[in-house]
Amino acid sequence: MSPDVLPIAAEPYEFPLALDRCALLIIDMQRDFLEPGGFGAMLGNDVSLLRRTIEPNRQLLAAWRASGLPVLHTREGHRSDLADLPPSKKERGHGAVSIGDSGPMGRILVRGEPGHDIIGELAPAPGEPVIDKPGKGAFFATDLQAILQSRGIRQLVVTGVTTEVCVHTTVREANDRGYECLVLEDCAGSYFPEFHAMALKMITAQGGIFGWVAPSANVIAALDAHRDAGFVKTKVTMAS
Ligand code: C5J
Repeated sequence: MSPDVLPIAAEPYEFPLALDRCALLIIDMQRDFLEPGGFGAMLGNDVSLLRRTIEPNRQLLAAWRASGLPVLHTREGHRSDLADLPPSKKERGHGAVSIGDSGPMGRILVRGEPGHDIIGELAPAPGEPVIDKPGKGAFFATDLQAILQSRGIRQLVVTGVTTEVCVHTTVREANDRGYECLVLEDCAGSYFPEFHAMALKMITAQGGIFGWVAPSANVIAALDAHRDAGFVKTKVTMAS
């Protein structure tokens, strides 16, 4: 294995992390999903199940940035006129509140509102692209693929929320576009622990039908050791 390909212990087998063509993709770590008073909580979900992913993501992000590797963030949300919100998505669930309604953190899942923002602990750094997506998958109706292609990125280390919805949809989209995806189990979360566990199993089943799964400690340890051996990638700044 080349010195700039790090073997990461993973399921269903070792993931060859290629430092010249990998990126970290953090999905929807937004206040509306993670904070008390946000959309997720208003729907009756226990946000602590998602909040336990914050610290692992923070540590991963620190190691990833220290190695000079590219980071991209996504946010699920809609235009303030809701023109990109399909009526089916607005109406589904018949809940007391829905996307576009006013809540304690502004209009729910609307771009520019406080609840739509990424949580402070994982705030994007200057130069890290933020992909605003109207759907569950990060490739649908966004410029994500153009950004990845222009940077020569072929591998995605994927984290965020929720495991079985936006993380899974994005991994499936990426898989069909030829990207290799490694999902970090402790950095992804769901309001439904059983869905989280099963979604991860679906990724690694059948010899890794959608990709690989590993704990973040395996990636952090590999990056730390590589930096200790003198590696830091010359930072490529990506316009957001
Ligand atoms: C959901 C997401 N669960 N980011 N969005 O509606 O997974």
